[in-house]
Amino acid sequence: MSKEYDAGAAARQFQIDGEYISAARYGSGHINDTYCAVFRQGGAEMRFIIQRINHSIFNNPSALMENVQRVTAHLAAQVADEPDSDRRVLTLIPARDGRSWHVDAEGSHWRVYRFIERARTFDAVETTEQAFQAARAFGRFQQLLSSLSAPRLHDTIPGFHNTPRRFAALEQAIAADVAGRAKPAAKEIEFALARKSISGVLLQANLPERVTHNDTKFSNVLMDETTGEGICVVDLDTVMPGLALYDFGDMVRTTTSPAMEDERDLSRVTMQFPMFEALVRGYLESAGGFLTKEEKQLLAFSGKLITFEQGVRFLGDYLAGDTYYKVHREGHNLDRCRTQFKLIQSIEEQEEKMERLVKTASH
Ligand code: ADP
Ligand code: GN1
Ligand code: MG
Repeated sequence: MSKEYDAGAAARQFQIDGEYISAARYGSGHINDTYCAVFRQGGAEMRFIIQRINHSIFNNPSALMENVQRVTAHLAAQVADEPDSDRRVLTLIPARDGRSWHVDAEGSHWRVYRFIERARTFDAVETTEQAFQAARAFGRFQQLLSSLSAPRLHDTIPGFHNTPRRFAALEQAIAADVAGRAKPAAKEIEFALARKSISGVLLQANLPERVTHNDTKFSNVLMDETTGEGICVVDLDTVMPGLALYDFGDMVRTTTSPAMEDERDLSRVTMQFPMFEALVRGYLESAGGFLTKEEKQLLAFSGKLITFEQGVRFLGDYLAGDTYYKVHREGHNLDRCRTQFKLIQSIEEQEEKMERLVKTASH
């Protein structure tokens, strides 16, 4: 279970007018602690998102916040003339001392965003229109950030999507077996070892470095409640230099199966081809103009690779005794690993068809 923090006390350290009412846990993230805080302003109740940054994972929070500040300012300038522009990008609320974050007495780092109303996220995809909208929004995010000026953004977690490095960490975890869990995970270990050779493919493909989101889970895009449009991309801690395909790959991982990431009934985990088709269409609509031929050729493969990388990470954390991801039950990380590997099987069964679709769609 996660530790409780005093999000209310932290919220009062930001430049928010009115009377503090409450703060409650919000969202389903595995790393940071997200709360929704309510303030009474005049007669109205206003909501805010307040987050505690996990500084054992993001060990340079001020560099991270510098990235977030630059990225949100750039996006805001780009969408300024669009209708509803203040719902299309996250807006940081400054702390009382003028910085964009606050450090409390325990050393926790906090930041606050304006709440984007009349929109919501989903943990699992339900319709092809949602998949299309999510992919179009993440592609647009990359496109708008392609004009971000120098300097290069900070690497908030170095080697974040370096799959060979993730695989090496798994091999170490298997060898050390500190929690004595290699036995119950024997099948998953075998599955991972059999696919080691795909780890380096994206890194060896000489693809261009871009500004990417790197955590394009389906639950990281807000959908407008009325129009269904993918209106705002959230969860910006991992925005940093990366490959466009890390983002597309993570969309395939999180936005093609109808099941949750920790589903125990593996028969529910499948790569639904119509969802993949919608992701390709949505992503190419916004990102097709800048992607190179080489990037387009690897779209389908990236889904398999990022799903593999994530399965490897969950398995490694299970073997290490659950030190990275929040867990809410016994074997949670192993359950999560199993859904990833089941999804890979489903992708492998449909790979040729996926490749054919990408070829046709990107011409
Ligand atoms: P986590 O790391 O906990 O996933 P997120 O930044 O993704 O953190 O926020 C968690 C959830 O909170 C999101 O999935 C989204 O539903 C909601 N959310 C985040 N930011 C906002 C915002 N500015 N306005 C409205 N909802 C938000
Ligand atoms: C973590 O914080 P959250 O839940 O959005 C993780 C991602 C994983 C994801 C798997 C910093 O994201 O890389 O893909 O869990 N974030 C970090 O659900 O490691
Ligand atoms: Mg999130």
